[in-house]
This record gives sequence, C-alpha cells and structure tokens, in this order.
Amino acid sequence: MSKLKCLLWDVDGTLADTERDGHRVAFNMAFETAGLERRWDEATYGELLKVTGGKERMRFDIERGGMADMSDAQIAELHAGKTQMYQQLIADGAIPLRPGVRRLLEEARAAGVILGVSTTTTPAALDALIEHSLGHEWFDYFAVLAAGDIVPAKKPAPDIYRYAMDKLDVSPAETMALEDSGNGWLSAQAAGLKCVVTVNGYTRGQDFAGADLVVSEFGEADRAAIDILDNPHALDDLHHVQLKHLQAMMGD
Ligand code: XBP
Ligand code: MG
Repeated sequence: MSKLKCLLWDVDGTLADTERDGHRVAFNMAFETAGLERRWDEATYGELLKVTGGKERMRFDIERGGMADMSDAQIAELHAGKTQMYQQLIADGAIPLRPGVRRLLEEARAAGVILGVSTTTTPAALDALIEHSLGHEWFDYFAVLAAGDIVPAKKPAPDIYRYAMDKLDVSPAETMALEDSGNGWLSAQAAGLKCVVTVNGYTRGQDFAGADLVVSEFGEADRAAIDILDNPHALDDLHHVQLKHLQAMMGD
C-alpha cells in the first residue's frame, strides 16, 4: 500500500496556463467594460501575481498607484464581472490543460489515489475550467474542490491545503501538492506537504528551495523530455512525471 493517499492540485498555472491568456485578459475586459483606463499588460501582470486572489490583486494595484481608488464593494463588483468574462473565455476553449495533466490525473485515479483541488481561484472560475477543459465527470472525480474565499487567508498561507485535508480526512504525511508558483509552494510547505512544481513563464525564476521536484511540465511519453530544474530525490527515468515518481518521493 503506497504512502501516497491524496494528491491536491493547484489550478492556475498547474492544471492550465490560465493567468496570462485567461485571468489577465478577463481583468482587462472587465476594466474596459467598467470604463476604466487601466490595462494589465503581460509584464505588469507578472508583478501583480505576487499577490494571490483577484480582488486582493486589484487592491494591491490601487495601493501602489496603478489604479484609481475603489471601495471593497466596487472591487467585488468589478471582480464579479471579471469572473464572468473569464468563464466565457474558458467556455470558448481558450485554455487547454498543460501537458501530462490529464494523464497523471487519470493514472492517479486508476490507482485509487484521492484527488482534490486547492486553489485561491474563485469557485465559478474553477467550475468553468473543470467543465470545459477537464470534462464534467471531474466534478465527481475530485473528492474536494477547495477554492477562493472559503478560507480567509489565501496562499502563501497554508489554510486552503489544511481545509482540503480536513475535508478529506487525510494527513500531510500521506498527501502531496502539485503547484506552479512560489506562493503555491510556500502554502504547501507551510501545510507540511511534499510538493512537485511545474513552472511556467511567470514562475520559472522563483524560489522553490525545499520543493521535492521542480520541472518544466509533467510531460508526455510521446513528446520531448521535460526540463528538470531541481531533483533532490535523485529520481531517474524522468522523461515525464509519472505516479511512480510521486510515490517514490513519499518514501515508498
Ligand atoms: C491563482 C490566483 C488567482 C487567479 C485569479 O493562484 O492567484 O487569484 O490569478 O483568480 P493559485 P480570481 O494558482 O496559487 O491558486 O480572480 O478568481 O481570484
Ligand atoms: Mg498556481
């Protein structure tokens, strides 16, 4: 019996590259619809990603002088519009899953590993991605969808991971996190979880010291080998990340 009982998946940047071409675009559409001049270009959005949560990100941009001041209620209204825009982008098929995500999800599911989601994203945005990028059946396959304001402190706080583990009645010792960002890794680490990081354009240069594996993507057998950025467990046969690698990192 493997020690790996549960896999908790981050969403944005991990399941799919949703930030640059999804959330960022949706924010800009909402700003435009509201008659605001502010636009978040790709580089600016990269700076803003250090703050997790869309509403928190807008508040941060206001405080640093990027956007005109707004009340929390105005931010919430603007963010609700952004979420609708995002749902439409996802429904239009704008963002595919990252390489190897479906394969690894299915491999873990077939092996009886409990699957869950731990994300700072708004539930409605998560639902759109599941429905349109993963498939409706994944609403049943994930044993918990822990998302958004369900916990008061977003990543890098550990709360969303603790919430998911509590719901699933699993311990940190039998759970692994899959993340893409420094904030995500910090959150998983603070919850006491082992963690695999698949970096993307925004997160490649971030600090993942202490993570259990840092790679360019999960990869696929019939594609080029993944880039290995850090492999502290000295795993071999890492052309692409497989369930056996995750199990090995748990000490099986
Ligand atoms: C994702 C986030 C989210 C999204 C936007 O972080 O920080 O805020 O950028 O989603 P993680 P909302 O991948 O670590 O969960 O606008 O719905 O907050
Ligand atoms: Mg992420």
